[in-house]
Amino acid sequence: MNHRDTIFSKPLPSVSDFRFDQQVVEVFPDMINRSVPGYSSILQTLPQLAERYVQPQSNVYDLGCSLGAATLALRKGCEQASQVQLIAVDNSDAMIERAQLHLQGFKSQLPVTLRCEDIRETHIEDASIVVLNFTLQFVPREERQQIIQRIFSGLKPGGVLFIAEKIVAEDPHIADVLVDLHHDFKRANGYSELEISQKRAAIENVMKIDSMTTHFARFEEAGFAHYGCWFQCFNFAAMMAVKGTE
Ligand code: GEK
Repeated sequence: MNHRDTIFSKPLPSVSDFRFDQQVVEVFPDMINRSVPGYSSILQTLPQLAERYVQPQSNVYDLGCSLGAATLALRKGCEQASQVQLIAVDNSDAMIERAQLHLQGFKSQLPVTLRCEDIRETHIEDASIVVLNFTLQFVPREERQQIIQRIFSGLKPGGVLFIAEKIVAEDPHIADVLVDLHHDFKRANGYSELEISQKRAAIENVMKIDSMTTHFARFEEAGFAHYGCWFQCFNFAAMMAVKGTE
């Protein structure tokens, strides 16, 4: 059942930090679709990108999988490759439990291993594809480079990292425009001013966003041979970084 997100619709005496708990799980598909511009376009394109980069006898990781929407998109693109293992990780018990049920609803030859684990602990090995779809923004900034580095080390030559994030534009004027466009997007999707402001207060301590230049600098430092942005809608960007073949 896809319930409507009304979590912040009533005035709250005090707004606590946002958590991916049971209440969020119940409304998650509605919440992410009405809050993240371009989310469905990214998921629709992922099978095509996965098909292009998946390698036989490799692992494919979805880090911060929530209910497994990107996992399913990856699986679609990897179906024809031989001996591929899909590993989906999230540190919310509630998310993993629901993801298990959700994934069971789709038939496939390709099994998925779900792990309730912090992605800061996930060992990446023999990977052809790693996905971080709106997850890195929830990891403390000072630990992000280490994660990107560990992903790079666990990728096979020619392997790829697909990472989507909310971003901040470097030019403050443009940044303001993109934030306004995002808020208009939320209003157009039925969120009230109260919902927008209470959600902002709940998320501000847990989600810290970077500029695209900062993301690119991390890819460069990790050693990726190629990187760039393949999709952007307002202040939400999907980037990719490819490991060299030698
Ligand atoms: C999608 N990728 O539908 N370790 C593991 N999981 C984490 C961590 C961590 N350190 N921090 C946060 N998460 C999904 C959407 S949502 C994005 C991803 C959003 C998990 C958290 O529990 C949540 O499920 C997910 O990352 C972020 O394509 O809600 O904006």
